[in-house]
Amino acid sequence: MSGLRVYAIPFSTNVERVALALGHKGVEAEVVMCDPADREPIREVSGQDLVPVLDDEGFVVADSSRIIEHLEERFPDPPLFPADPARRAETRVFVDWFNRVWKVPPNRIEEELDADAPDHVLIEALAAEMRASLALFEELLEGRSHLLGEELSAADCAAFPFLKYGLWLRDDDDERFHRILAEHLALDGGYPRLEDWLRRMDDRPRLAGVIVHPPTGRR
Ligand SMILES: N[C@@H](CCC(=O)N[C@@H](CS)C(=O)NCC(=O)O)C(=O)O
Repeated sequence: MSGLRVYAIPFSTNVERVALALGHKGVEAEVVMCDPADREPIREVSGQDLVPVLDDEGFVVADSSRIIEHLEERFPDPPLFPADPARRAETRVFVDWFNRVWKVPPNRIEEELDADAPDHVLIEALAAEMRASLALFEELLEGRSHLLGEELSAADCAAFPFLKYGLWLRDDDDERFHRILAEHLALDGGYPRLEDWLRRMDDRPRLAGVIVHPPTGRR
């Protein structure tokens, strides 16, 4: 065992990012599977409530993107960032865009649905932004097998756990965030390169012990 510990909750998109990164690097870690209703162990180790959290022999990192950067430093081979500085910067720009821009509409829709009187015009505008992003991903995959090139990168690990809901949603998955992703990212056969990438990504190794939606129950 590597001495790494990953704090997780079942079916977490951000935990799956780290699980894919560790799977790619062939690094094992102990998974501390937490109850989503009891954040105490997560708070105790990291001082905040969100997963994933990585405990690397006492060095604690929260936030999936920061964790992946840390893993890259600790276990550089095989890499998740290109060696070329410009392409490495592009990878960071993509991950930052995905986190700060792409993720906003689904999160905002979830918030709006919680409001006393949801603004359905706003929800439709946000949903249209989500649908429009599918064409971008399809174009990024034109002539190459991964989002930013031939090799798997941190960009693929960041995006896959969210985009996969456009292809698969389990009937028994009642997490509203997942349903929002599934509803507004539905590929419906219109994005062949993206669909092929999702299937290849889904076949990749992941850290054992992390719970992601299994292939059964796909639509
Ligand atoms: N920016 C953080 C976001 C982490 C996050 O939102 N994690 C979710 C699970 S995917 C969580 O713990 N949510 C709290 C909750 O469900 O109560 C990251 O990338 O790791």
